[in-house]
Amino acid sequence: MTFFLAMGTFDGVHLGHRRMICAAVREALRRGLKSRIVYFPLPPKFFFSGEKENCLVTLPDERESLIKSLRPDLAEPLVFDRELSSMGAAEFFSSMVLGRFNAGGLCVGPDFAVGKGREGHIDFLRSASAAAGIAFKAVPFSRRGGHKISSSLIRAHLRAGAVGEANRCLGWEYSASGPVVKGAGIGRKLGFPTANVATDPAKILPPGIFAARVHVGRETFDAVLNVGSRPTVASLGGRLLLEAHLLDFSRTIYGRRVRVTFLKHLRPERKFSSRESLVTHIRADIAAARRYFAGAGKAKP
Ligand code: RBF
Ligand code: MG
Repeated sequence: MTFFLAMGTFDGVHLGHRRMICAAVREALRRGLKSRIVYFPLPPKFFFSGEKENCLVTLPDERESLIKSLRPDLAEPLVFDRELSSMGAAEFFSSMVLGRFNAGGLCVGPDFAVGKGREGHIDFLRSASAAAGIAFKAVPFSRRGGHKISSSLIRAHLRAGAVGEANRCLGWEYSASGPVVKGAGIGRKLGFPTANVATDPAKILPPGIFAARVHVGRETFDAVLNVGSRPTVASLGGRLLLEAHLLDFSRTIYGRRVRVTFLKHLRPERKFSSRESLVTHIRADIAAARRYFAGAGKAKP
């Protein structure tokens, strides 16, 4: 079996990635090959920098299911490790692209490079493909508002809380998942109980207050989120906390795994001078979220 291969990190499976994956699927069909999407679970740049926290748009599992939703014949990870990092471009091409992945065609994005020190850029891949007698396709950047869409751009949007902008680059609505864990019960005391969601530390959490949807099993609820450190109540050091206050909801869902979809940034988190002032603002956030949902259509049960 021979494959039309698309290779990359694909963190975010954004509009540019989608275009590339769809090109591989289409080219494979056209040539009587199978399509095979190979992704690096951890971006090589984080392998080198050692970055492990708040750095991924998509966890490997999320990424694989987003890739699979585009219906390639195969989607599989290739772990970027020391051995891979020290391989020359020519060796990578012959032992991985041709050998392990049995490529009859190769499709990559404009900023992709293989081999030690990224020595094998597009031009290398194009000529190596020609020499091996396989097809080659370089897919150009997708653009938005004068910018090239890239995983780094989307990470920057998310870290700034700009989820609307991130969502438009992604072509899907950013989400984070995890189990609901027990908090200190302060939210309930304030009158706004929150489900505290424990996400994977590698996942980027956009800071701020958001209108969001929370998916619990097969059900979906409108919600307001706070992603922050709750400076009014008790400054938490380190990682941001993701808390969701579900609208018109009175059940307890401790231990349930939920998925939170970020829809609209409402405001940045602030340190208020009193709990009363915090409560006033949370009320206003809820009103703003309700207005948003009234415009965007209610969650479908
Ligand atoms: N805490 C803050 O210290 N500052 C805020 O601006 C803030 N905004 C919030 C907005 C919403 C919609 C929600 C649900 C919570 C917010 N919180 C904020 C967090 C609040 O302090 C927290 O939910 C309780 O302390 C319980 O953990
Ligand atoms: Mg809570």
